Amino acid sequence: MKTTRKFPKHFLWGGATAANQFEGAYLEAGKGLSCSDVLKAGESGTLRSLTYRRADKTAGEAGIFSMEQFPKGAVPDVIEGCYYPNHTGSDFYHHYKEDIALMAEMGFRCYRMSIAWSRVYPNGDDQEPNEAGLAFYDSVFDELEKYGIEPVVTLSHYESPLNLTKKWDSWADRRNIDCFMRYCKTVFERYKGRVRYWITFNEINSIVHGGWLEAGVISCEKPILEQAAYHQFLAGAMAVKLARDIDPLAKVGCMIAYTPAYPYSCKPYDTLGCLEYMNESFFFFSDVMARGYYPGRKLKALERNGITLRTEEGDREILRQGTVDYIAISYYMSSVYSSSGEGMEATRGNMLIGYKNPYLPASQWGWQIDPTGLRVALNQLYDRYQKPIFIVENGLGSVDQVEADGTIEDDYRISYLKAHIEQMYEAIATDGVEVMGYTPWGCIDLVSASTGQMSKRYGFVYVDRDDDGHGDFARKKKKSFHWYRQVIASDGEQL
Ligand code: BGP
Repeated sequence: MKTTRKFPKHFLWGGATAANQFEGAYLEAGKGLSCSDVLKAGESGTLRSLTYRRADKTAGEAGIFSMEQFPKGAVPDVIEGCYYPNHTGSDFYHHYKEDIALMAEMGFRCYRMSIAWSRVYPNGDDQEPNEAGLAFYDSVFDELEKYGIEPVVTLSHYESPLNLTKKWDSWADRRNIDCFMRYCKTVFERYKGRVRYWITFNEINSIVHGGWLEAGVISCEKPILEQAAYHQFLAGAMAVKLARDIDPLAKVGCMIAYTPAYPYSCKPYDTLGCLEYMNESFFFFSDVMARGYYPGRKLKALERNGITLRTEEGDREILRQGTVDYIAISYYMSSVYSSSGEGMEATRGNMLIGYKNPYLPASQWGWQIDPTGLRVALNQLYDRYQKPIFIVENGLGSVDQVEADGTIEDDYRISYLKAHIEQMYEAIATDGVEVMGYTPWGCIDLVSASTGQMSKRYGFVYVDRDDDGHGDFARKKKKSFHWYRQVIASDGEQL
């Protein structure tokens, strides 16, 4: 039977990357260091560590989720002899014309990227922006405009300026908000009319696991992380308002990593615990940004845990006035919640404290593959907020094999994406969820955020670079490149 699957007319098909993992050129044209520039490469199963220098000049490293290993008085720093994959990324900085031409060939209608704050304000607290940094993004937007590709720009994607960490532990301190707002004002004014879609903080809820990537904070302690998240909420709300004041046509979204959990059994405590887990890890964050206030259950939890947030008069108003236009999510997998955890195997993955689901296969990195979970996610979020949802990350991290004839047959990636697009379509067509667009993660291969590996590839385009920094960054189209082009050209009809 002939399918009549058709996505909404202005559906934003595209792909996504982030400056810290993709641009490289980490010190070029005046760029300063960011929190991602001190991260070493890890391995599958080992999370990354950040390097530091103690007062006596000796070097050391701490796991990003084990900050208790970080010695008092030490300073995060680049250490000679260590390999830092984000320094070179996929060298988009020097390949942007070629890369955008490839995106255009696939028919992208939008490209989700991020601006590196430290390229625009190298120290984070400079009074004047770095013109060369701004000019780079002008060139990127020129190139996108040439092909009619709409930029979707994240303001902060794991790249807060390192100097702000050294000065006052970055987002743990309220002074960070002023610096961030100066940066926002600069980019909103400069790119007015060129960028319509903005996203505030990437995966803001990843702070529940630690403060480094999300907030440049050297801590995994709850009170500090709660305070840092509070500052980001305020900054995000102020950014929403400022963007609208500067450009009434701008649309600003928040972004959360969304990994829905299923209760393991029908024991009431599995359901209740699962709900609490979902509230704490996901809905608390989207509630504040979409509704404009801290939910009552969160205030109770803070009180129970003896955490008093440092607030100022007028803060409530700021949160209320800065609710977002849309909810952006990353969706890779689902998880299972069990109240006892007895005899269950923990699983790895994006934003996860969960257990293995016996009904689901997993990726080579142990992330459980669950296309139906995407439909569940879209329904849950839309029912809750009735705001449009933008899927700005989804995809399969996998090792790719380049055949002797140069081809890359990534059928596994095609079947992962196909199954997720089918479920996204069901959510739109059957359930009535408003989905704005779909930008698969790492559309051109880039450095993995969690492990720093290059071999964990997501792209439609292969980048010649390995985990040890060998390779000349040459680009090669994979089989999925041709497949995705046809998906977009047929508006989702031919999957
Ligand atoms: C999200 C991040 C991205 C990204 C992606 C895939 O958490 O927003 O930056 O990298 O996950 O994760 P990974 O790179 O760890 O495979």
